[in-house]
Amino acid sequence: MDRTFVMVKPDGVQRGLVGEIVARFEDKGLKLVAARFEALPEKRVNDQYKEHLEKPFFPSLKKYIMGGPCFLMVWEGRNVVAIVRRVIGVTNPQEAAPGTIRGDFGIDIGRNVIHASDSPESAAREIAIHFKPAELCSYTRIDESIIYEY
Ligand code: D4T
Repeated sequence: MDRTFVMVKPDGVQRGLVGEIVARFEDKGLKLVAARFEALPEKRVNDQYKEHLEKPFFPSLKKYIMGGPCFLMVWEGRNVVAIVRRVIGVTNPQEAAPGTIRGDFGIDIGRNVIHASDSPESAAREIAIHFKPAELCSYTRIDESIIYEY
């Protein structure tokens, strides 16, 4: 099974969207294998967004991400990275399709509610930034045998 890193950003937390967001992934049939609620330290924000460090929007992105607690998760499932990116919608909530998390809950790109890894390589990197291997739980969802065809 594949894994991906997902984070409800401070705007999503402060708007009370954590439960709704977790429910969307649970309802899809994905498995939650790790979670933590915390204010991110600067070093992990820089590591998480290392490809954006020199971008003009990085200072405001960093201020926003460090502006309150986040809800960090690792989700597991077949092809989970691509599935979760489709469930959250494109980066700019104004262009995100209705029915996606960003399409349903956001307006500005700098307040886009949620992050999810964009490739299996990013997922492995981001999971390692935020979680120790021992924090990832292994268990079987009771409905796994019917969610998956094989
Ligand atoms: P994240 O990483 O937050 O899930 O977003 P995406 O993977 O969908 O998009 P991204 O890496 O291109 O952007 C990271 C983060 O920066 C904010 N941002 C982005 C912004 O405030 N202004 C901008 O012009 C861009 C491109 C939004 C998401």
